[in-house]
Amino acid sequence: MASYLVTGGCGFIGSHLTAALLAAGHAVRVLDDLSSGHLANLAPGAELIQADCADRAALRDAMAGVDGCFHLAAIASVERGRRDWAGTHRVNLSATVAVLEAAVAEGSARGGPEAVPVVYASSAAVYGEPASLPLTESAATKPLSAYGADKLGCELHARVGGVVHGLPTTGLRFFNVFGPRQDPSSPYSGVISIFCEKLVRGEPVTIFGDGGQTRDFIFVADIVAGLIAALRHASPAGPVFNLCTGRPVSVRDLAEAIAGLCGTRLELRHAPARSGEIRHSLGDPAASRAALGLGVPVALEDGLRQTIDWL
Ligand code: UD2
Repeated sequence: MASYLVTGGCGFIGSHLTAALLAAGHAVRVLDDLSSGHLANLAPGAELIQADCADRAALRDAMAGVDGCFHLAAIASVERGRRDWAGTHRVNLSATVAVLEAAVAEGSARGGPEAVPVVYASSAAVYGEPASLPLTESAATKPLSAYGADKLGCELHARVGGVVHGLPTTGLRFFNVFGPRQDPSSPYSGVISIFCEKLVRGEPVTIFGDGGQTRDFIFVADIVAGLIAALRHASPAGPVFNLCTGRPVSVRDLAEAIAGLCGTRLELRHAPARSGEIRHSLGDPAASRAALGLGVPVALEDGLRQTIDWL
């Protein structure tokens, strides 16, 4: 049995990770300020420290005695980054630096050279407009949003942590994650959570643009498997991997698939394409599968069914 810190453990992905770690017999401490996460998401048996993830005193307490840290706390919204550039930067990058620093400090406090290994969430947003698809980890990183720039900053600081302090880390570039507990309530929520909620109620869904844009949708259970496997892979070299499926799905096909599973007749509304959004996003999962030993991802239909059943 080991003991882990999960920042953002009351959020969508963090709550699934916390539940999986507890189910495997580990102890889990969650650091979450409940700004977007919910107390109801906290897995029974987890300890909660309710604090801002950039709060260095809270981080020191949270890191005490743990064998590893999963850093998921973030403002995962490109749109929020547009409206509150400096505010999201504090949470998405400064807090990550504080987490990395706390992991190093905890190692020193134990008197050993070993810092606490950190696995952190990066994003496909670090790539920006892809020059070619599928995106491998060696593709150019040219973020088009403050969110993507901050996630790239996390990767840079993690590597600096390795070089300067010997801090072991792994960064994971999440593609479009979906599943139960993803909040469907804002227009900037993930498209799957929005479509599922509307179609379960038999309401029309809105497609931005022609619906031919494609995304690489990965089910949250596959993200959890990747996070857990990545801890064993953490090293001062600061490896970074895509967490994706390599399956492109168009927004139009997605709407049809969800309507089919809901047994609803699909009623589409059309709105102009979102300005500045990329048309196609597709990751290459080969490197993460080989290095982290990940299996075949959950089939889209299975993931969609579980998401619908949760509503
Ligand atoms: C994803 C991430 C975002 C950032 C970005 C980087 C999510 C929720 N968002 O944004 O955080 O990492 O990737 O590239 O994972 N759409 C509709 N109708 C709707 C809602 C969405 O047609 O009601 C379209 C939307 O225009 C887009 C696609 O669905 O083409 C996916 O939208 P999204 O907001 O789920 O994710 P994305 O890729 O824009």
